[in-house]
Amino acid sequence: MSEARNTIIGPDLPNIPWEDRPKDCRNVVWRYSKNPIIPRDAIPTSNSIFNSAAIPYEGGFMGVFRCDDNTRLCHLHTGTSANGIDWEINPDPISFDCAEKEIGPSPYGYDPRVCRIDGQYYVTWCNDYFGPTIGVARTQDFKSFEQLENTFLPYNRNGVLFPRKINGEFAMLSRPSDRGHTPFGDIFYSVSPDMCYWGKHRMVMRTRGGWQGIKIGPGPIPIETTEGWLMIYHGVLMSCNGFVYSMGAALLDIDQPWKVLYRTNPYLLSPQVDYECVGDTPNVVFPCAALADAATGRLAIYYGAADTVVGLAFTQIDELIDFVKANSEV
Ligand code: BMA
Repeated sequence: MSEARNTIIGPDLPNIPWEDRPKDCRNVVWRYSKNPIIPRDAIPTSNSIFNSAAIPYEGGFMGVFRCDDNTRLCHLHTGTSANGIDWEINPDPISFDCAEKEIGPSPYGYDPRVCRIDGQYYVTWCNDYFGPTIGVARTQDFKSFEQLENTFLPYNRNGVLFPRKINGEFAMLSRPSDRGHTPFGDIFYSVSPDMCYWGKHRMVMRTRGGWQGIKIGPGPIPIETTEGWLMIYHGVLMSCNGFVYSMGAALLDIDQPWKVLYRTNPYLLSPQVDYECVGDTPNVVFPCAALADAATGRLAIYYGAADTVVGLAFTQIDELIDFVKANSEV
């Protein structure tokens, strides 16, 4: 294992969930041996719990989970954990306070991300407003949530905030989409002075062949490093049996994050074990959150598996960056 180079620009996280790479594993990203960490029925009414977010909070961890209920509507639920692995999920969905009745509350919400910016927490998710778009809510305590204006016109999915303002403005990655199971998708960058008005849209990355052939979308909150923003993302291949979702990574310029410095050519993790290949939607690995420990360079990545359960994967940031650079095609 290479020595940590203090690559991560961010706090230490001594209680980051962690398991060493198995001796027989050659991959740069490896799965937690006790996956899935959250079963589909972790709360009484859930059909499935997947594509979910986790963030350090008050010495432990706070999560926002996508729980599809047994009527098959998707809702967002909070959850807490002392170790980032064993979670207690609130059986009641989040109720958003929305001053603007035109936009909320919406009948469904899915694929949440959670981001801390200047001491405030923001949840972004795929929200309904005449089709999918990106909802945003602000919270301090994960009990009351102030829902803000939707960021974009429909249709859009995967709204991922940067953890600090860039050039004085809030910044977000997203993937414009259609109303259904979008057969296209590229990653764009947008900024806002106030979390209300979004603009200066820039293209970041387009699809290419293979595992990222039909659509790509941003995953966890980007991680600031001395080598650029580490953006973990999902890429989708169209097979004769449907979509296959895998995980990749790219490094983006620190001040102009729409400029891609490096982009992995091979995938980092693709659906290959039972709980990723079998479930409500087979063959899905869908990352939505990552924890980082600057002291050791450890990363823990939370991902939805087969649209049914939550898995955890690990990597060392220096090894990951070396891999992305050595296997890059921009
Ligand atoms: C995407 C999103 C995700 C889902 C994935 C695979 O378009 O809807 O929530 O995990 O499809 O079904």
